[in-house]
Amino acid sequence: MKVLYQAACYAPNTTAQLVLPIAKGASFDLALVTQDLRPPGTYDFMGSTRNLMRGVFAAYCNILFDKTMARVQVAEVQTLTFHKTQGTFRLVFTQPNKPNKLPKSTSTLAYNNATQASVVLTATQIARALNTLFGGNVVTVVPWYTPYTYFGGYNIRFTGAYDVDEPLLNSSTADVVVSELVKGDPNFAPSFLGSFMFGPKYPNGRQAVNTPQGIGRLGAFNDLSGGSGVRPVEVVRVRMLALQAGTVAFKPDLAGLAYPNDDCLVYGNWAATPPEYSNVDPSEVQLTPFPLTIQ
Ligand SMILES: [Ca+2]
Repeated sequence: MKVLYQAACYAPNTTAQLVLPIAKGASFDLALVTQDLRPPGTYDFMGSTRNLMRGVFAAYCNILFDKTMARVQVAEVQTLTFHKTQGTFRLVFTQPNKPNKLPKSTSTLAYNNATQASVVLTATQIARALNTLFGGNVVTVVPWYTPYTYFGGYNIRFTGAYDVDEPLLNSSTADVVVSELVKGDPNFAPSFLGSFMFGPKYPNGRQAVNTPQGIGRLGAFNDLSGGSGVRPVEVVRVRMLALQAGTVAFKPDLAGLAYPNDDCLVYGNWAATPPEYSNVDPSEVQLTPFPLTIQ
């Protein structure tokens, strides 16, 4: 076997193995973890010895499970885009479920999208202001970039409550535009892909299809920055809800994938003896399920 595809269930937002059984109605994270199982080694490059590059470049599989036992949960994502590089703004939140329905506003926020460091600082300040406004650890804020790595904006993810269609935040200035990227509604079909959290090493070709048998053609490919070696790497995770008592297995599966789009690829080295190739045959992918018990 050359590559491992493993379904893993974790306590939410952690890589800690779940303590089983979990309770009906509890949330957990389901992840696809992959690992390059080839042995490390060296090759000769014009008289010098070099280490073989290792790591999974592209990983795609179905994860099959009984959908009466668990379902995907979705966090609302709203995105901020900007007409200027620097300035100030406030974000205003209306509370449809509160009797007084008074809008609540953040303090005035300074933004600076000019440099990597100022973008990180701005994201931190937006998150702090919103969490202060809401009174808790309710949102995460991360910058997003175009495929050419130009700054695009900030994604505000409402991780304090899943499956809630949040009202759109209002901006105090036309220079800062708020739009809904992922509706926090699990019955809204376009939200399915948006509920998946892909790892930073896998920014390309992100894919997840809602199928009657589970999650179809789930995966992504690497950022071309090189392999992660032979350690396990998380490709993607999604928040799940346990629906009823019993046992449910999450099974990685390769049936019905669309090749070459859904190929399993590793970092292959043509200079090795014998030459290594990127493409991994499905028969060389080890599929490890996760059995979950719910009470
Ligand atoms: Ca919404």
